[in-house]
Amino acid sequence: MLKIHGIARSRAFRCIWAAEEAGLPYEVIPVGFGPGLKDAISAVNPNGKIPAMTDGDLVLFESLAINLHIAAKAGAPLMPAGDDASRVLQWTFWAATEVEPSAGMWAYNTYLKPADQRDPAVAKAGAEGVAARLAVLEGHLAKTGPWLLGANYTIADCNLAAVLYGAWSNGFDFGPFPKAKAWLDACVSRPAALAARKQREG
Ligand SMILES: N[C@@H](CCC(=O)N[C@@H](CS)C(=O)NCC(=O)O)C(=O)O
Repeated sequence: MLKIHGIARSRAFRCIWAAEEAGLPYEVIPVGFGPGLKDAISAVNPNGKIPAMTDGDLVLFESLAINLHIAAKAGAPLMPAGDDASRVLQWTFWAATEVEPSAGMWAYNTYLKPADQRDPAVAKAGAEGVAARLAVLEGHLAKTGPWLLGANYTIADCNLAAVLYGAWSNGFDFGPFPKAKAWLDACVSRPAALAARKQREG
């Protein structure tokens, strides 16, 4: 059985969401924040971070790689074949390398760090970075839809939406990007997303 090591209030949320989308049985092995985190997780993640995943003999770290594994187990339509598999990788790497750094700058300096440690200039640069990527997403969704690859929801939607979830739930201004906002609203309202969000949001 899939074992997701972490807690829903961390990036393990992404993997819980993917497991719900896949309809696969899974267990959350709770490893939370605090001084004991590195000791508790290092056997399955040498980076000392959550999440990690074990599936039989397979041990994985990196939340979005874990999600690709989960989707591959489920098969199509969550993980399509052929050129669409490459499109899934494109959007997943784009989420990790283009969106997440800016989203993190905005998040840490808007709501994650204590107020006296936030830098408004970094928050602004992060917001501008997210907005630049949302403009790309907006243009893409104007040509295709309702999902990133067209007719079918795939793990690409789950991965990108999960990276944008912190912005979505903490008041980022999606106003200039109505198609991206509608797509994100649809992603986070799916039954699988609601089941994962229940674990995170209580
Ligand atoms: N790129 C990694 C990032 C993992 C990560 O930064 N996890 C955070 C929690 S969301 C963590 O463990 N932070 C504790 C620390 O860095 O000590 C992934 O996506 O899995």
